[in-house]
Amino acid sequence: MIAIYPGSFDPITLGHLDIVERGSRLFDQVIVAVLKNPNKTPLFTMEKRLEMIQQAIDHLPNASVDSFHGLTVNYAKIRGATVILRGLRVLSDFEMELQMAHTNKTLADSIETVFLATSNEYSFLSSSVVKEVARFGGSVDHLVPTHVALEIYQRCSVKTP
Ligand code: COD
Repeated sequence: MIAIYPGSFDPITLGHLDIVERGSRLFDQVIVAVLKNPNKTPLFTMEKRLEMIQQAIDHLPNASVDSFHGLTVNYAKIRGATVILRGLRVLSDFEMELQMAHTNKTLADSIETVFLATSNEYSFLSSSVVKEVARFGGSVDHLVPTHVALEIYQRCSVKTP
């Protein structure tokens, strides 16, 4: 069974990586799918996000990364995926995630959304939190993979703490 794990991943965090690792134990293949969203100005270019994700998932033989545009369900169909994998952190995630899952179900009945509960230690963690901490000069070493932390320090022009 093939699962896609769609998102912005700007940048990938240890919380995201935890979902990919656990998903890769449940599904034959997990494709991390990065949305090309013309309405958002990301911190990292698509190329850089793909590169950082690839390096983070290098140890997982059945995980890969790709970009897509348009509807997630259409991309899932193109890749032969029958599952959309998502992570749930806190109650506030639930409303939006449920709405997204229901919308996707109306668009493609054959594709199921599967939620994995966040691991306890990452329940507070998001890409936005990482960017905020880095912008104010804090350490993000415990929040993202090492190579991602170095990119963030460079991008945010902050010295490695
Ligand atoms: N622990 C566990 N899970 C986490 C953590 C963590 N610490 N951090 C993030 N996650 C989960 C998120 O809950 C989410 O499930 C996933 O990881 C990705 O997170 P983000 O923030 O990188 O990505 P999103 O939520 O911005 O991605 C939104 C999509 C791109 C998937 C969505 O906008 C989309 O599908 N767009 C395409 C258009 C479409 O198909 N629309 C119809 C559906 S409404």
